[in-house]
Amino acid sequence: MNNQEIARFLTEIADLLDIKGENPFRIRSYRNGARTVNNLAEDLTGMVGEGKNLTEIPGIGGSLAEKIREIVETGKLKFLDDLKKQLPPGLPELLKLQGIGPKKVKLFYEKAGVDSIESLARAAESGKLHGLDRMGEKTEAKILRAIENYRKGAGRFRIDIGFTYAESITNYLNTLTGLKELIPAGSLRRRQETIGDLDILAICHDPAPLMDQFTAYDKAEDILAHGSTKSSLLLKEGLQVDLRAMDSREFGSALLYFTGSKAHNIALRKRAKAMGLKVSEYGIFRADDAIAGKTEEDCYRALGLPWIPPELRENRGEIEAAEKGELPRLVDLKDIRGDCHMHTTASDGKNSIEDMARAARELGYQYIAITEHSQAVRIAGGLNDKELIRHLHRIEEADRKVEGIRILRGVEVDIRGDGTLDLKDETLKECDVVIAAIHSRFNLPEKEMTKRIIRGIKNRQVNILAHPTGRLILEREPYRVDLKEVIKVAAGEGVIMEINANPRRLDLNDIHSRMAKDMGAKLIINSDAHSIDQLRLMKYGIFTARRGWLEQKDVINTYPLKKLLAILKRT
Ligand code: DGT
Ligand code: CA
Ligand code: CA
Repeated sequence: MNNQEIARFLTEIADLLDIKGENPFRIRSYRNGARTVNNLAEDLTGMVGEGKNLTEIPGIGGSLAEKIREIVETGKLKFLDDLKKQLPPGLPELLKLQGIGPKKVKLFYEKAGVDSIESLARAAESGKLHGLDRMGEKTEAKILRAIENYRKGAGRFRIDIGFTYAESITNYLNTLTGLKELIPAGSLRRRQETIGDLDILAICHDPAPLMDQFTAYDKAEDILAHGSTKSSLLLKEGLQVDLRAMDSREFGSALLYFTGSKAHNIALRKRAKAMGLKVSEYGIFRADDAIAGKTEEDCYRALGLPWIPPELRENRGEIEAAEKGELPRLVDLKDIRGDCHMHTTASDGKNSIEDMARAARELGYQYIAITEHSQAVRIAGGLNDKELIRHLHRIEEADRKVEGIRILRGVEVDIRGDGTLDLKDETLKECDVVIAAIHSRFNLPEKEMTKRIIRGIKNRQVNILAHPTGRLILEREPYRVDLKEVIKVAAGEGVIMEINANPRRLDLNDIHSRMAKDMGAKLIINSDAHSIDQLRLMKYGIFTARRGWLEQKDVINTYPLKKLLAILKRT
């Protein structure tokens, strides 16, 4: 059990107490506890194992310590189970809807008898929420939209969650002898931002022990199937994992088939048919003869095509490009030379400037930019003009102190509601990198939002537009904005569009990244790290960039420092 999993128990307690309308101080102590646990550097499971006294951790009292110990030792918490029994089982799920917090859930439950997503949808449709807490048709429509979005995302998982599980399962299975190859295929291999399930393929001459080991995986909640060459598990969080074992002769065609996408497969099959061939997971056939199947390269070659990177396999023109020899040479994590968006303890980050710089140097970077929030983002400890100037001096000091990497002076300045910036131009002039972003008033009508952002980036001090749509994957819809207009202005003015690599954001997404490139804009992939560990999130941004057909030259943080600085100077 890792710290994040433990924190989730505490958050759930706080949510349920909140729905019940209990003492706010008690609720806050659980929320604070959850935050403390989440941010803790040391592993709690290890601490409990070593018999350490958890109350020595600032913010953890005796009752919280006891609960953490119970969670670590039993994987359960009786207090939480009892709490759940006191409320209808469908209530907590309502909290997953965008814009619905515990207070609203309590209100709906008590005043309209709502006890599940289904009953909330019925209540909103039939106008039963009218008049509750000044609610009208508009709020009801918003609730219905939130339900629709939730249902679309239900049963899907963010790619980082899929990745973590895929890694843990493949590490676990790789200890087996006789296993030749183990590759997660499907949407995970295509690096899609969310995945429905994991499809793992194995080359294995004796699949029985592999299937036995797989179905004994300790994070499985349920064994859905245990066959001789195929088995399926349901993990605790509801993610399904399929494992298929096969012979090496057909591994290439199976990998091609199970990587998908379905649309890519269908297009390939159509092409094969026109060539008098047949494609299946078992190989590529002319009449009954298998002419390819061992590797993906062989299969594509048999179809008259070069190998197509999995990230492009969406039937969005990749087969035509491959045929003409015009596939992009996709940008790679190895191309990245720096990271220009990160936070330190000066705003809402967890590490110092020096720590971030040293960690970035470990990753082989030549430069980073430190970019704290500005004053309007108060909950994130944003800096005002005076504080930023002082902080820029500290960045310079750190730059002198830490060898082998250049630390650029930056800021993430807030674009205010009216499109003006949250810091003075004179202050911004002192920075090497100015990122502009929106952190409030997400609900503006599209026209106004578009105008606001364009006004923001037209300020000549701005270099980069960060997380341009504000969406949070499976959590928050993008705000309404005419991105085409924004990108047009950015391309014209030399403002760089960010792909925020945090797997909750991936903003711009794949399609918008490709659109930005096609419209002549330059892009940058930034981690937006709030701790040294998060610098490693860069890879998720690379995934999105590759799905957006981006090449090294499209992404400015693949450039050496001098060239980067030249580009950041808006002329
Ligand atoms: P997901 O799991 O919803 O994120 O998406 P995928 O792409 O992993 O889809 P999944 O798990 O249903 O199936 C894995 C791959 O198997 C899929 O990418 C392509 C292939 N596949 C599945 N169903 C079909 C089908 O009906 N026709 C064809 N040609 N291929 C299919
Ligand atoms: Ca899948
Ligand atoms: Ca599947």
